[in-house]
Amino acid sequence: MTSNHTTDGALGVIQSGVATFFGRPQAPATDLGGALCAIAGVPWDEGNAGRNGANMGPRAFRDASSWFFGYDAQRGHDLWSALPTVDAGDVAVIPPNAARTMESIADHVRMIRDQGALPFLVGGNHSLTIGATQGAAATVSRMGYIAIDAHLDTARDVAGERLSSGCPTIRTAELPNVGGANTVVFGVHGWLNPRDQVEMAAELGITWFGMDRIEELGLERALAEAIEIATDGVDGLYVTYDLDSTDAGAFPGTGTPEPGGFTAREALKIARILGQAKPIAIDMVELAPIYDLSGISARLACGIALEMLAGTCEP
Ligand SMILES: [Mn+2]
Repeated sequence: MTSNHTTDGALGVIQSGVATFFGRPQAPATDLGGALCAIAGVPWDEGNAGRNGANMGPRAFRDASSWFFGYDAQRGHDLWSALPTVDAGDVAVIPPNAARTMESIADHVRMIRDQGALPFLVGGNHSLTIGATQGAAATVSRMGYIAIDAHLDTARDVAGERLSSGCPTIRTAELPNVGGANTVVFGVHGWLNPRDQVEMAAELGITWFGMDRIEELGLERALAEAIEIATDGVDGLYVTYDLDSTDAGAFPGTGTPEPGGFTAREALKIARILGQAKPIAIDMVELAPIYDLSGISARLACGIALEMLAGTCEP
């Protein structure tokens, strides 16, 4: 397998061949060829409770990410040497059928985990997490869950639909080997968190950190507490990074932009710390490139992904 990126050539070409995630070689999910991380797209727009467009997220992310090197100059760290990573393509989605799509996503995550690699999913709207946590939870005895999100996502259903982008937190907490006690949402703010979802979170014993609380404690202390709760007594941590937790000014390219979110700098810091917690599976959702002609949202998403992956390589 060869990478599309090279800095060896006289031209230092980083744009050649087919655009893949971070220019990594392609490999089918069925045979990763020994890679330790598999990035896959989930071009999924259905079940969305907000504005549409996240199905174009994986393509935009591939394009933007193909411009980045895997070298961290500040730490002298070569990410792709430490974490051989492949582009495993896009997970099969079936737009008319959310249930079958969730099964497909769950199968993908299990398949990657069974090969001893880290699944990293690029969405797609947040409902894809419902399938992904199902697949990941099946590979451990007890799983913790941390969501970086402006929204609780604890809606019992959205107009009767249980596989919606308003439901990933509750569907995951309902998994028998997850439960509310190890479920944490971090970064909640804005006026799209209705009373019934707050009450549901309390009923299920889900912990959430609002922005005011995070500010009060300080970002690093609050996140350390959040990770401690999510990982207490578990043998695997699932991380879902909803990009709408980022301030709308820094991240306009999303279906539900919320002013007052994390700054780009804070987002990168959160990502690094989450990576250090050694998750068993990661997803990054709600990049909807149509709302951001500048492409800066996709580029920030790339930075967040790189920080998370680099964090997993730290001792
Ligand atoms: Mn969400």
